Amino acid sequence: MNSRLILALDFHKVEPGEILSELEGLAVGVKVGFPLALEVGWGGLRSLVREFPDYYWIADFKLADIPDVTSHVLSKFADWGFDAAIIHLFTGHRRYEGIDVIGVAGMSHPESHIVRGNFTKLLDQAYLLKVMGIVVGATRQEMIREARKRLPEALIFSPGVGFQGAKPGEALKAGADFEIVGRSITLSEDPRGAAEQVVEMERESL
Ligand code: NUP
Repeated sequence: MNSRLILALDFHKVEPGEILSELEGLAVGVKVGFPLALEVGWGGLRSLVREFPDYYWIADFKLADIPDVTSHVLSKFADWGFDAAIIHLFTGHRRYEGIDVIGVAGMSHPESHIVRGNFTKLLDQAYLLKVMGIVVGATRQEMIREARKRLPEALIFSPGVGFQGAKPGEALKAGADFEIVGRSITLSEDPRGAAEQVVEMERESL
């Protein structure tokens, strides 16, 4: 599809189903977490995943439990049609079946100094646990460059574009594979127009 945009569908003005129809062909994936789950329920999430199977679906509940619980949750998400799930790397969780696992290595918000202070350790952990991808905030481009160097094989997913301050394309330029963008698209009256602008800026940056 030649797009590096993953939509974070948390808060929205237009109905989720409508946004997902409008963004087909523009966003490659959709990331959902507690805000949408609390709004539409687990059943509602499953229906959306089923209704829009062409997106790469990421369950972002930043799992951080004991291995038996995390494995159970991951396999449920896989059954529901999710392609990937985000976990915390500090748990050391290493059992994944049927789903891509993305570990949190760096976060986008300024208060995340404990995560930031352990960035190198978390990258080593991501390497050891052989996760498919890592999250590194788009607001921290030097961290993306470092992650790209240390983990050439992992896919880097970068949130923090738009509302949190990074410009579309900046994280890609620093070495990220995908940018996760939420409110600057989902709170727009014209989500498709907003997404088109993001994709255009991303393409120009590469
Ligand atoms: O470090 C992170 N920062 C972040 O914003 C890790 C995340 N998973 N996210 C998620 O990305 C956050 O939960 C939200 O769903 C999305 C960013 O949304 P927005 O700031 O573009 O609205």
